Amino acid sequence: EDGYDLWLRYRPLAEPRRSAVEKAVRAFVLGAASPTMTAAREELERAFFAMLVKCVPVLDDGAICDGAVLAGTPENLPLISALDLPLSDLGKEGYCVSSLTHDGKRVTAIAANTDIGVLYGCFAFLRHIQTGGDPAKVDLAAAPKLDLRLLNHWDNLDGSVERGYAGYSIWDWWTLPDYVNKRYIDYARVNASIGLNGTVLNNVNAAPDILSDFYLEKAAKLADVFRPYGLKVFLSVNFASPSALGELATSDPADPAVKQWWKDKTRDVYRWIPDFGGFLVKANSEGQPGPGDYGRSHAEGANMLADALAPHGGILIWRSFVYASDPGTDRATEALSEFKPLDGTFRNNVLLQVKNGPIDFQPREPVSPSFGQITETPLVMEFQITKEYLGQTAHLAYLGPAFEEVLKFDTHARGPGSTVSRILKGEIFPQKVTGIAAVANIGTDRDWTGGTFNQANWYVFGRMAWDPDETAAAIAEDWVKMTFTDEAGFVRTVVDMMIGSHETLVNYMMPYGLHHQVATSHHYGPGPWVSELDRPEWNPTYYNRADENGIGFNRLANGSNAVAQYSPEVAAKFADPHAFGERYLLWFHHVPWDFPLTCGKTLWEGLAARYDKGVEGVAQMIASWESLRPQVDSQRFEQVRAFLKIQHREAQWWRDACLAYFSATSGRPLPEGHAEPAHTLEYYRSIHFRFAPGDPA
Ligand code: BDP
Repeated sequence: EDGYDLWLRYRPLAEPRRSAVEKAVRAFVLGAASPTMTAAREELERAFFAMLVKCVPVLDDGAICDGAVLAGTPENLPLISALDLPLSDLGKEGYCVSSLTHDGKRVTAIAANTDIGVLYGCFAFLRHIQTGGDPAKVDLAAAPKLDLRLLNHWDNLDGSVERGYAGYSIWDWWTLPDYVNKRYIDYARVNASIGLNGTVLNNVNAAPDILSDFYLEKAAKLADVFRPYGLKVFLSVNFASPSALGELATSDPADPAVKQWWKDKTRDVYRWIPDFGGFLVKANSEGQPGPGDYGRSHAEGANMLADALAPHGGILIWRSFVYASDPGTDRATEALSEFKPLDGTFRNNVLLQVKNGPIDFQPREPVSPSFGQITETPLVMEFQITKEYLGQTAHLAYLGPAFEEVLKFDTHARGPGSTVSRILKGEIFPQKVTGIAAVANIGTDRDWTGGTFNQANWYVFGRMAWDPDETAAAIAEDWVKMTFTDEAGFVRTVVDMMIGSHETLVNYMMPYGLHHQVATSHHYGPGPWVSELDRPEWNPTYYNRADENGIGFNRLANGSNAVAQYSPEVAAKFADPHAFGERYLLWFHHVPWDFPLTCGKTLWEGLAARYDKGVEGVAQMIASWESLRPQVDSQRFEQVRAFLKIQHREAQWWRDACLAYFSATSGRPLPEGHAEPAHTLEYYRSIHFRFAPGDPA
């Protein structure tokens, strides 16, 4: 068990289940062949061969028998029309899977309006079987609630992956387009199994070269491989490509030659990839070029690219991750300040991609104020699956609850119930196209994600992209059953571990709304003391503002006034230090060390207690995992166990280093009952790595 199969882990079934499944799956009757229908057929054959340890025949003559599984659309399998299934609500990507009787035969119908809907339906049927559902009683129907469901790869053309902790890029630019690594096909299958339908192949810090024919031919090959699985290719582009590639003297979006260059280049892209999705752009952010370099606005830059894409039906996704226009400004306010005045001036094929929080994928952030305040430009959520700020490879942190917290957050933008999920779905402000994206955690590691539990974060993102209203717990349960076993006690224990894991990590890293307390550049491990970096907003001390009197960032009206960017209802809650279970306390408030918490402790006591609780939470995960040894194959068991030990050691490191620093700054000894840090503050400050993966520095 090396983890390569991810959740598409089809294993022989034990009796009596095997017989029950065999009875319900005796033969396949499939719609006329197409590349997507072939993919559906191959998946069904592969899965049931593995689970039943026998070949299930495909009946070519369309005759049906008891136990036939019919998969198709009304067009490619006329029998489907005769079944009177509710296809009209399913749109272009939805499916229904139903057990029914036809002509006196008990059959399962997997039906959709399109071939890709059929493929999604096959995966839904397989999930039903893999998670222990009754094979003779299936009643599933679903359609995605968001149009664009995208992975963003931060993969560089040299094979490295920015913030990647699972090896190198899975795109082998050297052997493409001649050699199609089987991994590309499996990648597409896996994404289709959770309904993802687009992938941005390269890093947002984009090399201009991606637009050369040399790379486009390779990207086109990947698009060919992905197409049957409904996965569209997108590319990140460098705004200065015209000049950087040496073809023009400028990349000024107002220059007619530049506009023409992008039109021609985009036409080339579509020549290579006829169903190309569009461009993703990081502009005027962290040193990337952009329209600002020529005195133009983000809208002028985005609209130029949107105009080049429009004739081909392409989409332009512009990121709102910008900051440091002025060192005196609170970084948390900058994206909205920059984009709010431009709202309503973008072409209608422009989408603005906004990170979930106002800073940068911290263990916990309040929701970005753009959700609710940008009302005329379609917004795409950007989550991060790769755990840049969350312990990277080894720490077990299931992101489902964190995603759920964001998606369910009520912005009050148009009264109560204006949740982020509803904004993304276009229910609050009209959106022609809706979407969600996440930075992938995929690499060449045999298990794809550098650790079994990291796979769950890819999985939960896909499931929530399809349906942002699903719960983290229900998705975790499916994942555990598909990845390990459906034995009830096992599932309960692992789901509990997963559900608590994110809060545990927040506790030992950045409790009570602390943020950006990481070491420089690689972001691995604690660095609350760092204060000497060039730009103020890169320093952890900028965020913690700890001194002898207190700690926290005052973002109230008498501070940076970032709260004013939220609706009055939400701003009033953030202004209450005790609201939201004190989750955002130090994000919005600078408070004295003796500040009284709801639990009766002072803040200093509460902080110490939270750090301890975090370390203790990891110890509990270790104990839970140890109890499962008999039920997990040794390879995956030992890896998780070793990773949890690393996590425990590092949770202790975070706890000790942060408390040592805050004790020194506050001039207070540790509160009674809390152990002294194992080492001196100087020791923690002196820790440096020679190498940390994913570090762009
Ligand atoms: C930060 C990463 C950096 C990315 C940047 C971005 O540290 O490597 O380039 O975000 O999203 O989280 O553009």
